[in-house]
Amino acid sequence: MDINRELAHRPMASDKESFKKSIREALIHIIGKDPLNATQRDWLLAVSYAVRERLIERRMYTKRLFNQEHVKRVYYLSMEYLIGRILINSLLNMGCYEACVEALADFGIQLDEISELESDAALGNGGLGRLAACILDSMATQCMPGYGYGIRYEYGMFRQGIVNGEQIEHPDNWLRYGNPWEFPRPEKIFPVHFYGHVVTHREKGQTRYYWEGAEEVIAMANDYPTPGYSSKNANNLRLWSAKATRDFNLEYFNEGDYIRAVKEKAESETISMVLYPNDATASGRELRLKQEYFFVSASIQDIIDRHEHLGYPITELPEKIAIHLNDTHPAIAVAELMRLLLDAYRLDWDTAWKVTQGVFAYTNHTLMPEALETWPVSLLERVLPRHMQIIYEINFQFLLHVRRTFPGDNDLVRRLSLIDEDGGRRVRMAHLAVVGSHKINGVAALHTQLLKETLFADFYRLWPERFVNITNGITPRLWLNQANPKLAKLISTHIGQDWCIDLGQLRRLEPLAQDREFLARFREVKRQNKVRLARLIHKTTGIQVDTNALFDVQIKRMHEYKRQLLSLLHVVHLYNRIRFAPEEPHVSRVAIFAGKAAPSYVRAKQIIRLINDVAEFINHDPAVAGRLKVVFIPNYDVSTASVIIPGADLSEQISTAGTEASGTGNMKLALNGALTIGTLDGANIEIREAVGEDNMFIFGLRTDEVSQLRAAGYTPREVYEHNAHLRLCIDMIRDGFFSPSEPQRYRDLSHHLLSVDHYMILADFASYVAVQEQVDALYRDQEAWSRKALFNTARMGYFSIDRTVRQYAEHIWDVVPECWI
Ligand code: 26V
Repeated sequence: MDINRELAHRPMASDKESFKKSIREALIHIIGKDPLNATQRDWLLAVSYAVRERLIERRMYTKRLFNQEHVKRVYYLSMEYLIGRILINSLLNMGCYEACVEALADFGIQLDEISELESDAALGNGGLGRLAACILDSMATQCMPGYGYGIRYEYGMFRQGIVNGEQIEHPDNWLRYGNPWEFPRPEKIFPVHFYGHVVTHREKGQTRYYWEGAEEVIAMANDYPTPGYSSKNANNLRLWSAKATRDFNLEYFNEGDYIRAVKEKAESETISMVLYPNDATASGRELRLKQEYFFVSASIQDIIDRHEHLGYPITELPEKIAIHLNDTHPAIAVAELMRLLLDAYRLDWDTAWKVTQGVFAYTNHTLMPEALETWPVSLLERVLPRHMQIIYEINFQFLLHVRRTFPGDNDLVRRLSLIDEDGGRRVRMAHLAVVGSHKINGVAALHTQLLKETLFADFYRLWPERFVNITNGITPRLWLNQANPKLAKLISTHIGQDWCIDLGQLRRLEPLAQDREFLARFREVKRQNKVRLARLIHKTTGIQVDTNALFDVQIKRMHEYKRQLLSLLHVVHLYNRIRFAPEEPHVSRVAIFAGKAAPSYVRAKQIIRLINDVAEFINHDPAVAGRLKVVFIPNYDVSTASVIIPGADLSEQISTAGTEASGTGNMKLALNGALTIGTLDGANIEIREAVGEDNMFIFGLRTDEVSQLRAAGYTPREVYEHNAHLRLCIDMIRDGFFSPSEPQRYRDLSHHLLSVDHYMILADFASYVAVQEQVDALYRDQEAWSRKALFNTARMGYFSIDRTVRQYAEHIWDVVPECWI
């Protein structure tokens, strides 16, 4: 047999007949079902297996190519990947969607029906996790040698139920029906250690460190091939699951304590059991630290293994690989790589440090102080004793450098130290990430500027060349082509399909803004998407909404800084206007909210309840006569986002200036032709530059005004006293107008608003209401509205994740594309 011929590339056919054959075989031979009585879920699994076969082939050839060409690889380390459903995305990316639809139709099965049965892969909280998923899509699409590393959580983001207006959390048992998308690799395992102590020996005049008496957990790889759109490449996302070691506590077996041995085995497997659902509050829990180290240690071992298998010297790591830290969650990687280089490879400190710094880069995703990770020194000493020693040494060397550069400035040394000495000693993970990286980036222009001026001002003084901005982006494959097929089709009939990989092409739609017939078609697409959204609203909440009304959408995690309360106050204000002047021609609105609150975030949960109480009241008030509706769509996730976003008229991006690092929902909504009402925060600023200020509604304090007001002493009660409309809205909430069965329910919340209002909701209320009036005025002129909406879609090219990833590749990773066809 000619082995080379046998191995030559002959991809599986992806026409209708070959799909039929694969689906039938999978159904009978893998799932074990007779086509005559297979369930919808059986068919979903069967078709997923048919797709998976084609995916893994692409992966195999891509891998061969990268090995042959000795490419430089980039490894993206992220605790979170918010991928959503995989089937349709894979079919579209591989270009075999139609063939598959037709193949299934011959079995009497509808693809769009069974695809709804797939669970979302919800291995993330929000923006950071979704960005990671968009980056994977883009790296594969652009043939970048990029690998994702993360954790295979047994339970992903909790499912949100709403009972009597309140959020309740259900476990997300996403693996219950099996997972056709993963390839478990029981042979790809690495030991990971915790606890124990460090023993030092003098050997040949040098001090050697041995980490002894540690507990061991095994990390096992699970691979998710990720196909590119229109490219033939498929990259790999490797997610680790925790397994007990085979010889785990053999003594217990020997002592006859079988139950204890099994219990401990189960306990060591809890490491990958559940995703922490706190977005933007550091939890400080030991299990969370163990999760972070668990996946970092396995990934770094795997990366080094691959490097060595390819025959490269360890000191050449920076030439061959880049490792990206998605926020500080994997920052312990800096100490882990140092540990391996020093203790296993026996490099001297300076060489090891040079290699480490040459490899790592770090993205910061938030300025919120409560989200910044710090770990008590005592905890790190106990869980990772050798790493704590290394962190001390890194700090020592670093502070030497600081003292040399700025002699005598002891306060600077205190501020820059990796150890926060105030109130219990803690390791500042952001400092570890900055010191260990050659590049640090923020995720929008304003955010990067604020990083340089505030959080990392001292570091910026030391190393200005390390700081770069890379504004976030979104994948047009999911967020336009897949989520909004009607708009995608309309666009493609005018400018072809290249916009999917070159989003700047959308600019060619601009002349059509003068074409009234086109605008009418554009409007009709929006109307149909609103019908689809109205069906989702009815299905999930039982509420009927009028699709002629303005769909006003705020979808994101529930957080005070994002100010869902500000939109809600406006809703109450609109309600009052209708009540007091029912005869006036009010513009009909549906205020649509969706988002999860961290289970322990009491105030965010209160806000959900208040939204639902207000909804219940207003939706049933005959005086409103359907002109105002409020809905809270439960369980916001990638799949619901894909229905909500195309149906939105107005996009609420109203965080207090200086708090939202970038936002990416703002980009998804604008791309789908929603007009933004927003503050000058995060990427809103760049969106305004791109789409033009006439095509957006900007209001509120700017960052400098926010800090000035804060410094001068902000008194929300004064604002309240001077604005009768605002006063009425808050009084109604405070006095139980919307919660008559429990009038005290929102007393604390209202009091907090009147006395603290850290996010300055009251300060921005008047300006928000004024701009909302302009929104109403514009909506009355449907043609003028849709012209501005079209300008939004046409000018969002810059916010393609492909541009983002190219900037990372050029300015940070130094990697280039390598396509096998
Ligand atoms: C933080 C933490 C803190 C420790 C406990 C667990 C946990 C989990 C997630 C996070 C993430 C907060 C950071 C985040 O998601 N930032 C968002 O990143 C988006 C992508 O860059 C950006 O668009 C959003 O503005 C930003 O809030």
